[in-house]
Amino acid sequence: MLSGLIGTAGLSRLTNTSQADQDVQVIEVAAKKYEYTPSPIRVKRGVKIQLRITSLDKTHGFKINLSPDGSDKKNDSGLIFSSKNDEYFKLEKGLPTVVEFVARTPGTYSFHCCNRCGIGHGGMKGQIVVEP
Ligand SMILES: [Cu+2]
Repeated sequence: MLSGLIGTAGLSRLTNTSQADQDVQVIEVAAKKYEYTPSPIRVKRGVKIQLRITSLDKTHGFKINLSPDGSDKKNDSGLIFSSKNDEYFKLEKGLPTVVEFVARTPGTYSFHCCNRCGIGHGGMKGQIVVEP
């Protein structure tokens, strides 16, 4: 079902990525009013993760906490992004957005929509669970 979300551009980029780096785990994520699917997203610690998030209905956003829920070390990022300032993303409808990081510290990382999208916007949330 999710494969239907990928346009032609997405397919070519997916091919390039798998040739360049076999160790990337690609996870397709769908966003729509007012949920992300799947959620929670379970990954293993130390694996490079590439989320490919596609909005199905309108512009949404993706903003993830860099430290796990309940952590008192707010300055110690448990998610290491491939480029700077990558914790905020705008998700245009139908256009896959790539979010790439290495999960360094086990725990539950909450994310939410950061682009006001309607009455249920405040409840549009999800979680990434990094397992040890
Ligand atoms: Cu939204």
